[in-house]
Amino acid sequence: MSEIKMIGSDLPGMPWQDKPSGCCTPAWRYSENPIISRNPLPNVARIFNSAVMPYEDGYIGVFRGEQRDGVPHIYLGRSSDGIKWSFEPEKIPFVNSKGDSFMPPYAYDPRLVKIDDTYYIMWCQDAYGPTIGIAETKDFKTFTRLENPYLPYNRNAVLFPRKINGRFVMLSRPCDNGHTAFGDIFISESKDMEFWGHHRHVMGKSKSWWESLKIGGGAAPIETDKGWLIFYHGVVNTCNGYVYSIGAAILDLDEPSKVLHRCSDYILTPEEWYEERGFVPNVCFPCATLTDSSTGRIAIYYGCADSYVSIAFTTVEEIWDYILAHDVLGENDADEGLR
Ligand code: BMA
Repeated sequence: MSEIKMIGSDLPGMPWQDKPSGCCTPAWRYSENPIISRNPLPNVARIFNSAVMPYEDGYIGVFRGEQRDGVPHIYLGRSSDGIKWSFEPEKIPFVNSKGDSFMPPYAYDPRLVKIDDTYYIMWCQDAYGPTIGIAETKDFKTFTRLENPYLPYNRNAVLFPRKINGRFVMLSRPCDNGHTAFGDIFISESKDMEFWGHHRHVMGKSKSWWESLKIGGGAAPIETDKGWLIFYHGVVNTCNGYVYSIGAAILDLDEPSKVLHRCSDYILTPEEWYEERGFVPNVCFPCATLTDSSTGRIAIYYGCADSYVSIAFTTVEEIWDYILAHDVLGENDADEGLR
């Protein structure tokens, strides 16, 4: 196996299961998936596409909760082991900078990223069409919304977990107003978390059929000594609709609009009942990871069939070797991105 190290904290108690003998894929599912099943709250029918991170003695997370009127909002959850979650019964009460209530009309697919001493939540919301909303919190009690980083239409935003060259950096996926039949991952920078620019193309759909329609950012990039490891989603259009799989790539550490390595094969695709069957069948949608630097362990949290949350495991060495064994860069992947 290659020598590759994750830069970050140790998390020895994180959820983990060893690779089952005979498993021939680079990521393997938790045997007790899904970890969150239907009707988790009186007013919430399904929780999926959600993000978690270590917090205090356990874990905290922001969860996409589909209410019984069908409208998604974000709910806060806590866990001592990263597997069994309890949720606040009411959606996260976002406020503006004056402290007044400031709720988006809907909010879905949240990501959660800590930079220095601040936690940022990003999601997709309506502002004359879908675009990215963002809020900050230091204590998970007060959640203050910031200016929306982009014009509509945009989805799948996720911050890098530290500034790069002194700037906040965020991946996003410009889209349209519907079930977008296209989509590449772009990157943008900000000095102050308010004004975003230096927009560059990172990577687009590829010749691999599983990601031949569109792709979008997933979990927050993981820093390694050889580049940023990203888990993202790739989509194929079939005669029966879209199928969402999980892909992996490595971006340059200082210039992350450049893709160093990109895996031609998905690392996880819908195969289990909870991925193939649900409100929207055939969806594996990664939104977060937990990592333990000392062992190289990675737990990928992903939404399943727009109905459940599950975990898959891998290690940084295993995924690195798999990406390199199937390394196929697209025409523009290694570029800094046109402007
Ligand atoms: C995408 C997003 C995701 C969802 C997926 C499959 O466009 O809306 O939230 O999981 O479609 O329905």
